[in-house]
Amino acid sequence: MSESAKAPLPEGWSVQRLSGSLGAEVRGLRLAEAGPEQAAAIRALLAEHLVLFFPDQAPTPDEHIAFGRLFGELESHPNLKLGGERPEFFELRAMGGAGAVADEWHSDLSCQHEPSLLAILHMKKCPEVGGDTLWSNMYKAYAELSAPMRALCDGLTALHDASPHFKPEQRAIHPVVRVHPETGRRSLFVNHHFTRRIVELSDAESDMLLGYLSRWAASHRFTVRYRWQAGTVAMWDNRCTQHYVLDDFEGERVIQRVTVMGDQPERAQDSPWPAYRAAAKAASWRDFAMQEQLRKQKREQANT
Ligand SMILES: O=C(O)CCC(=O)C(=O)O
Repeated sequence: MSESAKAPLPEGWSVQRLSGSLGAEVRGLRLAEAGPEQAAAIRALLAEHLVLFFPDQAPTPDEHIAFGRLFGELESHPNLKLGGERPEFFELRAMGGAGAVADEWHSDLSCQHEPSLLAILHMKKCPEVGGDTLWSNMYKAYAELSAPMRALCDGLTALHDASPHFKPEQRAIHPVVRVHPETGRRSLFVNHHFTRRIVELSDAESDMLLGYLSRWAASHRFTVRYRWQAGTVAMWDNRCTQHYVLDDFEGERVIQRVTVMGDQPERAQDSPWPAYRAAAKAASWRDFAMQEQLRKQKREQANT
């Protein structure tokens, strides 16, 4: 968003940027009391900063859910245990050195046909030391690739799956570069955790390019690193960021989260290349998974 297009900040709010690439702390409002007007201002800030932090909030689960619903329909998480009677709310507890911590770069649920749109996370219990979270700006990661690399990536698609969650059958094919439906900007959309295979390349080529893009996406200068306090709420746009939790903490770390349902990623351009077809004996297991997914998509398209 350009300087001149910035919406005026509601009275009493203050915004402090946290890095040159993304992230801002917002103070002066109570999320539990927010309505559509505040949600519109938050949306505008999110489009500008991609991840927002609201210290000193400590919402109850119902306040957290109500705040999330201001931004769209909430989804339950297919790979995590949920909070009983509130299927759209989940809590994740980890003890330093043991327990589930998302210490691989990822954008949420890119293994789904419609990956999550945004996540709202409440740091319920914060370890005294460690357990920071990092986010990376995927607009910037795309924009700073060389022109030939951008042109190549624009025409590629990739297979994502949930094999880290022991659900390899949960998979989807997405463009490697997606266009944000609100800002119209292009961002890189592959991540280390969920992305398995570039459809148009051989397995070896895909491995090399995905390895490179995953390292590139995590370049320090695209990132912000946040040191939590209990009661802080963070909110990020999953369509143009990735995140990573540092598994270096001691003691307990408890987060609560709701997630706004996403949409199908829009491609920057149609792929000028067909899916890679390996000679049967040279095909890797990733070729088979990819070909099965392509056949499934074809059947689904034929039935719509
Ligand atoms: O615990 C965090 O800071 C982030 C958790 C995470 O990666 C997620 O909710 O997707």
